[in-house]
Amino acid sequence: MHVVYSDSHLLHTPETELHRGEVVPSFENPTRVDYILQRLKEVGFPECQTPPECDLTSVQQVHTPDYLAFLETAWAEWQKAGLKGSVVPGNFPARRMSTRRPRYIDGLVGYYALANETTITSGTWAAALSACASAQEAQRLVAQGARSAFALCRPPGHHASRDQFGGYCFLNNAAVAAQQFRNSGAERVAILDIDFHHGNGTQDIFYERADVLVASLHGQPEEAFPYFSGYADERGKGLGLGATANFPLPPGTDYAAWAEALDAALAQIEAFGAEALVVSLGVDTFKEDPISLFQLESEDYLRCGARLGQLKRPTVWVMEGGYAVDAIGVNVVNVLQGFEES
Ligand code: Q9C
Ligand code: ZN
Repeated sequence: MHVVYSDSHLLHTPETELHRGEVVPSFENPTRVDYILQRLKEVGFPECQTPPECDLTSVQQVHTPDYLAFLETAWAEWQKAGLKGSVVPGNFPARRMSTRRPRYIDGLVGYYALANETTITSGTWAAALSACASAQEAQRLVAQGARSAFALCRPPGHHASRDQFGGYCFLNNAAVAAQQFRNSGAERVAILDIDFHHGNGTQDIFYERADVLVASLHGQPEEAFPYFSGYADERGKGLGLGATANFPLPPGTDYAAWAEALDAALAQIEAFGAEALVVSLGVDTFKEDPISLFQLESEDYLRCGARLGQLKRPTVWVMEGGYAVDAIGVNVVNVLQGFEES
């Protein structure tokens, strides 16, 4: 398995986040990557490959021009306005309010945000581009014939919609990889999202498209972030009706129940006839995860990887969440090893 990684993720340096009434150290931080790199080395995965620069073509196919321009300039605009700290959204268009775009950056940030835990720092745009570049390169390697490749992306991507950031995500790395598969000739592509949280951004991007199936297993919205998407009756729209599949699961879900939903998702992917698979790989389903509600154990990730291997599709793995940093290396690499050995 190829591993693609850029150390430019270090340019994204969120320090704190507002979490349930408290300002705490950011759960999404650079140490996550260190633990994964260390474990990959320990078990003898090949050296990481550094991606070439991000190719904006596929990025522009999944995000709007105004959103991309906002991300690129938000930090500078914040400085120019004389604001302190990092760019943090705090004001949102709530029910029945106007959805017109404010001019002042403090308002504009809320227009482009879905939640307030995610901060933009001086290097966030460069870091987001580098994560996306890793996903793109992993896709190229697989399109050229590799069975699989792992994009060790940070910041993650699956909460980023066509035109909103949040949930630690800015550019939707998995969506970009899937779009690149389409651009390189695949007729049908599937994205399987196994992060604990609903992949609302990925769902949004492909909601009305029939060419990319988006299947997500996640904590049910009644209790779990992002709270306002991921219900089972969200199934796509127009041409895309039936090409979105959601498997919301209750707090306390263990591997047995989770794997049943996984089987159902994989059956849909088979029936869809996907030529390539992109996996949004989050390991925040782990029982010790500090912000999530499932009960998966480290060994379960081996089984999960093996099960995905049975699908026998060219597979791009894109790193998403996982915040129990002591275990993140073992858990992520278990998935990849389970797949390799299947
Ligand atoms: N607004 C990923 O796993 N929690 N993102 C916010 C306060 C956000 C998780 C709680 C969790 C985002 C990629
Ligand atoms: Zn997550």
